[in-house]
Amino acid sequence: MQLKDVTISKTIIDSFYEKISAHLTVDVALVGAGPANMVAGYYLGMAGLKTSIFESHLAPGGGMWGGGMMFNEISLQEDALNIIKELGINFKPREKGYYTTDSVEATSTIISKCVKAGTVIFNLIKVTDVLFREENGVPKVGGLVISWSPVEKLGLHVDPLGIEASFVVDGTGHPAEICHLITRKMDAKLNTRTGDVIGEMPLWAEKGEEFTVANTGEVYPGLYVSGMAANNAFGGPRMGPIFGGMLRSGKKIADILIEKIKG
Ligand code: 48F
Repeated sequence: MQLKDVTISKTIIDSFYEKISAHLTVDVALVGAGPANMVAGYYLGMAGLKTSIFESHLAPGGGMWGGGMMFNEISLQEDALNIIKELGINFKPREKGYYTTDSVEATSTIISKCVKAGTVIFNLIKVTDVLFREENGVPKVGGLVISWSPVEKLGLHVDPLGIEASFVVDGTGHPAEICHLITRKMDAKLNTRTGDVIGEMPLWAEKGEEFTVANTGEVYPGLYVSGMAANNAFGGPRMGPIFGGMLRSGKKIADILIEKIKG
């Protein structure tokens, strides 16, 4: 067969158009492809919900690739092993109650499982704003405003596009970007102690891990937090390169939203 360059271009354009236009309205839009949101994407996809993830970087994976201080191994505790086993990630027992996985294997497997479950990851797209809606007079987040990351980086004056979602999850990690954005632009009061993003505390793995899971949930009508964004929003400690809490947070947010959508 003779390859035609223009046909190659057409296959890509048509295929991408099909994918994005099928995801202009979704059940769940996850912001950030870190471990928490990708585990959420896996379970939401497995439950048959239409789910998309928008990731501003070229590679999904967030802070999982680099292990701890670029030693590409991550540490895990017992209570996340069921998720690791379900995803088919190899792990090794280390000290009593501690396990490690190769961070490249863990990250690439989570990405693959998430996408194969039916959740579409749109990389190189930055979420720059939310859709503001009212339901029975109550303000809520009703979707996302998206732009190409390079457009944002270069500061080009190009209008973004909007996508509709029944639920939005801020999984942007340490910055909790979407929570900050809505408090700034909508004068929103979050479900936190102060009504604002409280800010993350210094490292304390034991407390941070449990705090992440406990505070994974709704932070404003239509907006949920997962992973490290939950610690920032609700004011919990960071936890460094142990990832059980991130994985459990992703599963918890999926369980909450599956229950809400499917009943
Ligand atoms: O930071 P990140 O990995 O989030 P996470 O799932 O996991 C945190 C851990 O990696 C680690 C930790 C565990 O001990 O503390 O830090 O909570 O991934 C967040 C992703 O969100 C993307 C960002 O590029 C990263 O891949 N992101 C951030 N802001 C935006 C965004 C945005 N506005 N639009 C799209 N993607």
